[in-house]
Amino acid sequence: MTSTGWAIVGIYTAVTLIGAVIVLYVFRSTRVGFKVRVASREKLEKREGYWGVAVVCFMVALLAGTIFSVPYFTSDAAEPGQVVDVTGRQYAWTIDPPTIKAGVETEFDIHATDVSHGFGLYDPSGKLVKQVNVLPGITQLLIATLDEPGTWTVRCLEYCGLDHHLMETTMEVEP
Ligand SMILES: [Cu+2]
Repeated sequence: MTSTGWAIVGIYTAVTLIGAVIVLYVFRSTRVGFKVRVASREKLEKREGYWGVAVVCFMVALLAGTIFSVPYFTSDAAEPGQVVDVTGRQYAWTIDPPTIKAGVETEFDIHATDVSHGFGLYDPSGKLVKQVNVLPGITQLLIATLDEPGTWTVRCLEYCGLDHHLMETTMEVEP
């Protein structure tokens, strides 16, 4: 299992345990003879302050840990290794050039000439890996690096007319 997988298992386990403790506490509070410990007002106010600091620290740590992985600062996105021009129309895609290199950052400039279309990119095993909507009159940018050589499929993912289901083509990704 990946480290992300283990992290998810850990978080689920922790949340489940916390939930179990809460359920047990609530259950015991319904029994006769259960005593509630009441802290003094000063103590509660002090605790409230600690919780405030803890929450702020948690938020700052979360921000610091994730801010650098957002995709907007990557300098290489500005200069893709190859550019592919894609045009969608009822009911076909034109991809120019139809063959691209694997493992090279690729900028797809996608246009629609008539109505809205959905650009769906499927890897050689048939798994949908990228999807963007394409509106007439604008260029929709998609930056992607296709690592797997083979025949990739492009399908329209937005209903665009009677023959929408035929709107499909392939492109070659070579090593
Ligand atoms: Cu369509």
